Amino acid sequence: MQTIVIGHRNPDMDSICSAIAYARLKQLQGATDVVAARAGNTNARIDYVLQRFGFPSPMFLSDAAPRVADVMQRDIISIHADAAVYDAIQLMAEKGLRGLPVTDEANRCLGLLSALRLSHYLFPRREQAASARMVVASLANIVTTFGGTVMAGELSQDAADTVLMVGAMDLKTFSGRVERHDPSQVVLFVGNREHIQMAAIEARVKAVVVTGGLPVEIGIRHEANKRKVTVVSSPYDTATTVLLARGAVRVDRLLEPFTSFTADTPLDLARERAVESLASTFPIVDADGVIVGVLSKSDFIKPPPRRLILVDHNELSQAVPGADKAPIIEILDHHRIGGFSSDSPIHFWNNPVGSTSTIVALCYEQAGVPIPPDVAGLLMAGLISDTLNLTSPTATPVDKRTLKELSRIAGVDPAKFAAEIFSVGSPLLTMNDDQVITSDCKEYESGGRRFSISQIEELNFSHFPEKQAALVAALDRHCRNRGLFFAALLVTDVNTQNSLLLGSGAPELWQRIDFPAQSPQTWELNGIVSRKKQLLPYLLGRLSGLGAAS
Ligand SMILES: [Mn+2]
Repeated sequence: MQTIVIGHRNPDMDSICSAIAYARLKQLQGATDVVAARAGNTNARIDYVLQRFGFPSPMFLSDAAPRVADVMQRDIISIHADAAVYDAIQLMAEKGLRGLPVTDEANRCLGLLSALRLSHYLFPRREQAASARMVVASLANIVTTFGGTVMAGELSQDAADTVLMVGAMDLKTFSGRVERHDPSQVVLFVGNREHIQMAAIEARVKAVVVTGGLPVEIGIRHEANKRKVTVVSSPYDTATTVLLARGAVRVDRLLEPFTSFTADTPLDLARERAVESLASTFPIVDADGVIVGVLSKSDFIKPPPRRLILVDHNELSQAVPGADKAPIIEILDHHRIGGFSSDSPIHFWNNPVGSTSTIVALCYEQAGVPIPPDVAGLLMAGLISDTLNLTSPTATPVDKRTLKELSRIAGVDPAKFAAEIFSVGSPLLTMNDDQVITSDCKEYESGGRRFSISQIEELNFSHFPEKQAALVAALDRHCRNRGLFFAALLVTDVNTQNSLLLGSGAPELWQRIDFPAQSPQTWELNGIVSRKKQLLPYLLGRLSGLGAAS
């Protein structure tokens, strides 16, 4: 089973770097199917760091919930629309199937042939039994099912309405029976009763099948050739031959309406619909109806295709969509605990240090695995980025010690590296207004209210005034579109360690802010650089003063 190490949505440097480094630790410990992933786009700074240490961007995972494609059977056993029911039954018996998708020339799914429908066809209700002698099949298919030999005339390949009739009566009765049908539709099964054989040929039936491997007289063959009536010899007795002949009907005569899914249908949804359906087989089709897989009810109980290790977050509202549908086996984080619960015991290490990258470095230490130099560089980037090179109040002595050790391994100077990281891609200069809001945006829930706090880091505020009005408008849009109680953007100057706070929504909240207002919807937060350690607790305090959500 695949294990995916993944950070939060709108990933920041710490999320990406800690995911890659932790996946690498698992691989170094011998795990074979562990990959790092990201739940959103990287930014210029992250790309710079990945490139500097030679790492590709982790794979993008848009949804962690299992899909039909994860469990469907890809080697499809299906049958062509013009095949005989006899062949379908043999195939189902051989493969142990209860249903068979029926396809056309282009491999599009036309319907489903089920074992139940087949048994109803072979053994109809007593009141409908008379219709059992009517089949739509070609003479060639009929003869093939019982392995007959042509004694006169030809085998038509065209499917046609056919009446299967047994010549068990006396001549007079037989003539009366034949007249009730169109003779060109009648296939007569008869033993060595030459007067019946001859009467049928004279009536110009479609074919006469002489059963029991009995010889066909030369005179009969001659007459049949003259009147263009096909005569066939069957090695089986009449009862067996007729039974087999009924298997010549084309499978598309027995099609049933079917429930199909596409490969990217969420497995939960497919399961709901499968439970309501009587079918046990579900074709998986693409946009053109071409069959790409098959789902059986037993596929729904296959073990989940992937499990997750969450890094740098523990709140499902921040996790990749569908994370609640996949087993979460580990969490490494340094944020508040956001109401996460699990069905079974998991490895959950929440450590209030400055970065998840710090925790991953400690994991290497604990496992006794030396940190490879390129990984040490990545972890430095996550640590420096989250702690503003140890200047944030979130930085601890553990971070300081870890950064020093990582610097030694990577051979990279932290101060120079920090300057490099923050000089790349100023968010205000390289992103449009909406991207500034969403690039590092976290959603929270408290007391029934949902809100978001975004953060960007700049080397100074010089580009802020020209963008301010547009950013407020983008924040208002974000707040409205996401249906949030409020939305906030923290613009942090990593040199001066000051921030500006932009706020949208909830006027009753913003009027309780006691930082100096720079302008409407903007406040000066001197000395505030940490979203989680300073701003979030502050805003949660203001929020609780508002009382319960209505
Ligand atoms: Mn972090």
